[in-house]
Amino acid sequence: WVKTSAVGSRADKHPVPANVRFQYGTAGFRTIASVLDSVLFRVGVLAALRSKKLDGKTIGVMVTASHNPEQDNGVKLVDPRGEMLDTSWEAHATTLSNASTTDDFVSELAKFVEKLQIDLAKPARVVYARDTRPSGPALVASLEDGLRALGAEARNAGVTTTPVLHYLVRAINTLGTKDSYGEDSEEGYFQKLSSAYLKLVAPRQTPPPLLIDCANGVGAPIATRLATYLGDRLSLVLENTAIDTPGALNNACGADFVKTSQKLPPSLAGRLQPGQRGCSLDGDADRLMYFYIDQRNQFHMLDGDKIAALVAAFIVDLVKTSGLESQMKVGVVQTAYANGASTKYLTERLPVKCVPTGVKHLHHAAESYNIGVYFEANGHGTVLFSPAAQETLQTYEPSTPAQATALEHLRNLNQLINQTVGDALSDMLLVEVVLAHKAYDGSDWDSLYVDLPNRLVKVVVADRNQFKTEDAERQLVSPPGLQSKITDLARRFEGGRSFVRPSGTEDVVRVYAEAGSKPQADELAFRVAGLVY
Ligand code: 16G
Ligand code: ZN
Repeated sequence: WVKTSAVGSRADKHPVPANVRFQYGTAGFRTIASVLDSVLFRVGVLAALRSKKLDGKTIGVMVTASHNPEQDNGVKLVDPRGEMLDTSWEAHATTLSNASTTDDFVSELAKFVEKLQIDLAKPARVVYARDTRPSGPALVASLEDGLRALGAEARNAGVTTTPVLHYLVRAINTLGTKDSYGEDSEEGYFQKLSSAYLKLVAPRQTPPPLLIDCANGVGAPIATRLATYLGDRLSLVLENTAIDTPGALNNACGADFVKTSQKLPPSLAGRLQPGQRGCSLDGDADRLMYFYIDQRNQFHMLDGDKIAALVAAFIVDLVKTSGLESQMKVGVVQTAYANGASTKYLTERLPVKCVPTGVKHLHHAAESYNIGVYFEANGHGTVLFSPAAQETLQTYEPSTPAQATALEHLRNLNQLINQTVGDALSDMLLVEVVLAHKAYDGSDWDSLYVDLPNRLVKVVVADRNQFKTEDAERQLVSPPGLQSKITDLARRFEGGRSFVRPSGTEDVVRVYAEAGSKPQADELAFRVAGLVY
């Protein structure tokens, strides 16, 4: 294998650190940035091979650690349709990243190429981007070295959000086809989203200004540019935009802070006016949390479940009004973390499925509907229109003006929503569209249902791999006997529900509990944690 020599000499420059074990998990590789150099090099090689395997289709690589602290970084691969890397390749990524010497790496690589029958003569095309982390440029240089080792055609998309990178991948691979996703540039992305928004929200429906907490991350420059496309039809007030201030990223701000602490980021105190809507992005702008403070200065959070409820009900109405009800099945996908009150609200209106945590599970399940709405409680989600649904939207002949209007709205939503992956900015526009149509403010939206009090705690255990679940993570099958104790305990609390699952991103076990009151939810969570420990 001629090429391996080029790989080998380059790989020597990216040695694997001692005593670190890497794993391509639900969010790709993610850890402290200082140990990631070799991983980035090898991901470059792997991305090129994935492209060759798929006959030269463009593969994406995103360098980000999302909502993690600034000193972390990470990397994930994006498949040609803009979706997450095929699961079967996750294990290959893990194996290659852990080969401890260059020789091991090269021989693993040769085995891999042989086993998957990758034709090395095929072209390789890769587009990559990074978030604003200070460790980004050096890691991107290592990635580029890996791409060069295989002679890949590489395109640098610069500093941008994870969803923009996913958009670019799909746009590049569909360019000039009948499935064209849009122009393959950031401009193309802004054009597509903003023109759909401007069609959906009439000037007389213009919402009041929206405050955006950019988490001091890459959402800031991208939202700044989006704002210029929206003009006075949606004024965005950007906060936490200090992307060059060391230590500021995700620090006491951003979507993950809001969801976990259920508090307004302290930096927004006095900025968000009572009654005004605000939202937080995370460090790579693929998660979104809304909130408002009421006249008594009380903070109210509108999480991914509330977004799902708002959006799904709106789409169901449009489908009915357009006369497409019998042809278009709308459904929702949630995880066990969805608040029980949201599940109840949604189940009364449309089919709801529960799947294990992680975008790939939700995305996959949503594909089984004509229009599939999925959101994790943490604010990551999107809406998928199946190919059949898109076809129907194109060809359907409405028979009344009301049907025609609803149909037009559905067509525009199909453009507005980034369907490759959850996209905080696209989701934000979607929420604004629904609020404008319903003439809702934050509190109207909030009152769709009342969240059940809940508590999430993490427990450090000797070995989290002992914890195995089934039924979409709602039941533990191992350690033996533990589930029945949890079930018995939860039954003693009014409205009690609790489940335990191993984290996919941290070395802990997570305990979730819901009950009729906050103290009860806390008590249930801590008592279940006591059983786990
Ligand atoms: C990852 C997942 C996210 C999930 C979270 C759960 C992707 C792209 N991201 O960040 O969807 O909510 O893990 O983390 O799938 P946990 O397993 O530590 O609870
Ligand atoms: Zn993120």
